[in-house]
Amino acid sequence: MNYDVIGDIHGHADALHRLLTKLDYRERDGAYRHSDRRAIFLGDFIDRGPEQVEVLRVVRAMAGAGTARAIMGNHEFNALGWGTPDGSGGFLRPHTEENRKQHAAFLDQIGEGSPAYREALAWFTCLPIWLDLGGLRVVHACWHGASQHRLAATCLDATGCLHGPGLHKALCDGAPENRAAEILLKGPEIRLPAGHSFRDKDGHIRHDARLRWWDREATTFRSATLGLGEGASALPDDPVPTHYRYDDSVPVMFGHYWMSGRPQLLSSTASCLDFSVAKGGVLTAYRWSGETVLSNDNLVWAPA
Ligand SMILES: [Mn+2]
Repeated sequence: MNYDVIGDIHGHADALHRLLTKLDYRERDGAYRHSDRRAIFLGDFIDRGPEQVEVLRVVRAMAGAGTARAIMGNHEFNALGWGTPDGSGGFLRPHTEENRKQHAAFLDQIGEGSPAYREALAWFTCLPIWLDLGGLRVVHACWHGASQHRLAATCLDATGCLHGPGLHKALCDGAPENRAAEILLKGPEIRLPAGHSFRDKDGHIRHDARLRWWDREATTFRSATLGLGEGASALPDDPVPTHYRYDDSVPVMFGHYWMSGRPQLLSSTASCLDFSVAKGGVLTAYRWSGETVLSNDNLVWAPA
């Protein structure tokens, strides 16, 4: 099967319609279809953008018609935590002001607690967290065998869905299952060496940094950390832990990392397809037709 893998949409239905049309999908009987290709959506359908309900309609119609498959993003995972009672009067994702702010556009657009809201959460529960398609692997943020094994053993049913107790474990802050889910859905972070920290884009002091897990050559704190900007040059050239590093020859595609500029591959086997459509960037797809060496020529995109 040939797949068109599509990055984070975040409620930008216009860009989604444009991109699917550009990829030669046509809407028929309520769902976009292609004669001999299928779409794969990398998650993060909701939050931020203006037409989140429409994005869910398009993606769910394609999944229902068998013309696409969709996996979970951290925003759907967070939505499940927001909407799932913790059993002691609160919710698995605390209803703090900061968490509400991140989720408010979705809650407003769909109507918190409405039938459509409950139906959307039920659909999120059944989104697989990764797909191994044989010659191609997809996950929202990071492909990591140990985390996949942990979730598969304790949280997922035979179809790859989070089941009731598994959902609780995966969302329970500090549980090993929660750490595994966060590595796959939000990407691994490592503690910086003692005495080192940086300010993130919101001005918060951080002692942990995201890791370029897909880059075989990124082996030290200086080269493997993300988000420090010029601050990375002050880090020691000591090695980072190797267990997150993706060293397989099977191509892997993911979203999540808010890339900017003209879409391009990270390497011949790794492609991040999140080019920040929700921040003035483009919605991006990779047209995969079975190749083991990825090519920039197969990237297709549409603006917001
Ligand atoms: Mn994400």
